[in-house]
Amino acid sequence: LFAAVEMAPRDPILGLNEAFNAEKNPAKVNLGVGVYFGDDGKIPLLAAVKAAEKARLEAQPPRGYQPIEGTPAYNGAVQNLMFGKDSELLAAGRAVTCQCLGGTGALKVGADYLKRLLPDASVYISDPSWENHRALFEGAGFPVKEYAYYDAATRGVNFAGMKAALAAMPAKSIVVLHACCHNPTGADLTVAQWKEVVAAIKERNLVAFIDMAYQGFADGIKEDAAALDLFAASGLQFFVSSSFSKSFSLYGERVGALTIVTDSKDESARVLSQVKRVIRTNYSNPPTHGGAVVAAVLSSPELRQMWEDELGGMRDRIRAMRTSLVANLKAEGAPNFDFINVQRGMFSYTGLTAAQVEKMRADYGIYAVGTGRICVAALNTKNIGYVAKAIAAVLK
Ligand code: PLP
Ligand code: TYF
Repeated sequence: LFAAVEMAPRDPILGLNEAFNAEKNPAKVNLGVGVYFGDDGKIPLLAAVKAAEKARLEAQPPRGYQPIEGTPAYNGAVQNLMFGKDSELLAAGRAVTCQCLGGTGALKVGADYLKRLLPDASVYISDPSWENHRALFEGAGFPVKEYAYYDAATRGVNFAGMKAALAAMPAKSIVVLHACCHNPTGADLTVAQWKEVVAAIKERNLVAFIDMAYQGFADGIKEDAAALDLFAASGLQFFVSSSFSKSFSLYGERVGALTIVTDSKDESARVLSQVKRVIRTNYSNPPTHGGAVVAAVLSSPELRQMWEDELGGMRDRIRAMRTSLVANLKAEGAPNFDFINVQRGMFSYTGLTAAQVEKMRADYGIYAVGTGRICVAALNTKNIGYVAKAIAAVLK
């Protein structure tokens, strides 16, 4: 049965973790995987999460099956977070939300449902995009193509290229967009550019699938939902995958959600019934703990404030690391890296080549993605000087 099975390639990012764990260099630094670490180098357990978990442990709730789509408490809280609690779209019953297994699970459920809905469509992802986007939509049976996005010359967005690509897509194509904190480049669209994207999607009759994995990491909860606000106001139907892995530092609990915006309450009911079918034949219903914790934090004014403050703290620390990295690189005599201060979220596309990334690993035990992506959220006051020295050295 297994004699002819070939070894599959490792996930380009998660595979780096395995190599990093085996690394012998005591000064090693992992800038590969996209995880937020505190200044102490550890993944934080947020105080708001701790408080919600304590209350939950004390209440000792039974562990029955959840509804297939998760609880109304969780799904409603997720909708409010995305669209604001006074949203007209929500009041009209135009949004259907299901708790899913992280952002990845939400993308997968959405992709499987879309395959039933639009079996002949193509999916377009940004060039470049999070590696798993392609694999996931191909796995769901779609041909996956790329639209122009990153401009290596400016280290920003090639917006003319992106618009030209949108204008050339066949009607009903599925376009995967990063709501904020683009992974891997850190280059985001401006609000004015989002307006043009929404208009192009409307005009071309495309289907937007907005991936929101970093809400709160660029400018704030509300600010980072600016693209969603524009889509909501457009009257379009669209998909959103949300992830709370980063914003609640709950990676392993697998907390996310798929939201589908329809034309009416009646459509929503029918769409939900179909999405439930996808979920039921996949994992039946979502796990209880992570979703209950997120729902508890979002629905308690006190815990919500605590969480927003902690999220703001993570955002500020990442910004401080960006500024400090630029300053350290300048002090080391490296070429201009000011663009790191313009890029947003956890990642920076540094422009380092695969050979330079490999040299950092071999000579310094510093791990980055071969594309030159570093996770700025893994820098801290202790390792930043060492990292800047290494980058400057491999550039010489
Ligand atoms: N989408 C993007 C753009 C991501 O960077 C990530 C990273 O983890 C995900 C989705 C997946 O999120 P999760 O870990 O919650 O599955
Ligand atoms: O891009 C990253 O590093 C994060 C974490 O299959 C991640 O999004 C990476 C690969 C993967 C799942 C999560």
